[in-house]
Amino acid sequence: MLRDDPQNKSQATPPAHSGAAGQLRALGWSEYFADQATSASLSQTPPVRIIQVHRNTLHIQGVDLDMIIQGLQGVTVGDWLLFDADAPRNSQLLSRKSLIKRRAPGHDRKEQLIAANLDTAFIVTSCNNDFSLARLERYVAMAHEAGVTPVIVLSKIDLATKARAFAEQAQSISPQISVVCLDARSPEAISLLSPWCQAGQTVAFLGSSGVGKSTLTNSLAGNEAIATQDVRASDHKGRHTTTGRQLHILPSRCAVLDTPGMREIQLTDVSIGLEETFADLHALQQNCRFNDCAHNTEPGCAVQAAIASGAIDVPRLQRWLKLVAEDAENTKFLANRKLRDRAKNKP
Ligand SMILES: Nc1nc2c(ncn2[C@@H]2O[C@H](COP(=O)(O)OP(=O)(O)O)[C@@H](O)[C@H]2O)c(=O)[nH]1
Ligand SMILES: [Mg+2]
Ligand SMILES: [Zn+2]
Repeated sequence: MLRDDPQNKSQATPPAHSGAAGQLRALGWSEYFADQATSASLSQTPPVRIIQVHRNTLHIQGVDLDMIIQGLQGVTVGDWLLFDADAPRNSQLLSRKSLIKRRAPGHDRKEQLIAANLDTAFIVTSCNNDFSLARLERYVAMAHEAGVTPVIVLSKIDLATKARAFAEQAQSISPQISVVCLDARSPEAISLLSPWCQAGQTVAFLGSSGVGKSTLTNSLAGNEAIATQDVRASDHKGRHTTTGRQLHILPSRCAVLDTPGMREIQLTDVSIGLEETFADLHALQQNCRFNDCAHNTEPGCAVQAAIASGAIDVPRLQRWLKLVAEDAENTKFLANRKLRDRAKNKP
């Protein structure tokens, strides 16, 4: 009699893949966000996710809701809002699970929000001239700092003769990071990435232009039409001209963010990310006699000692020191700028 038993939850609640719960889950909704709202506020101001940020508008999606609204300050793609339909400006931004940001290129050096609430960042590079260990380390530090799992994806293995050498180099960044080698156009690519692309997850492809990010997004989506279908519904014109970052909801109910290539990623506020990415070097420097040791000619420098004994890879050490210096400089610059802005805004 299980069938008619109203107490039986699995019968009483709709399956998780249909209805409101299923729609929200496909968009990436989880307890982390639900815990920030009361059920009353959820019914008055339903949760919506920012799918795409345009110059002056936002594309949002929620349960049976797909629309373009006026832009809001300080939000980015992937953010969750408690949407106030009567006064969209009053919509509440939910606290983020993760946030990827960089210092914008150019002289104004503003902090630029890249994406919020990602679970996994696929850092894509191809097995050719695009491959740069220093750039991969940058992305990995950025992901660690953001609280996002980095996965290194090496594309175009079909064109490479030394794919394995590239993979070994990438793996040298950390044994804890997964390194996946693939041909982005092959059907296999989907199954190789599937461990990170389960229902309810949000993943993003980061990396230079031309490495296969859009190809992978389309592979995951099954076909190109599905990847762009959500845009077409509400923004017919923009269908083939997506230049910004856009979240695609896949049939497998995973949210995927394809990003345009970022030519430059300047680090800011990533001291923790750097510590995680270069954990061994960070631990080593704790043994220097002076805690502000520059690891040059100071007596009792554990780093110099490790170089002398051949225990560390010098080019890697140099890349680390460079990133630490860059992060410190940018972080200081932005902190000063925030202070100046605050002083200016004082009555
Ligand atoms: N042979 C080969 N070509 C690829 C691979 N990944 C991407 N491409 C090609 O490289 C070009 C750029 O790919 P695209 O996905 O647009 O790169 P994106 O700029 O990172 O989005 C396209 O012509 C793809 O077909 C791969 O793994 N193998
Ligand atoms: Mg692309
Ligand atoms: Zn030292």
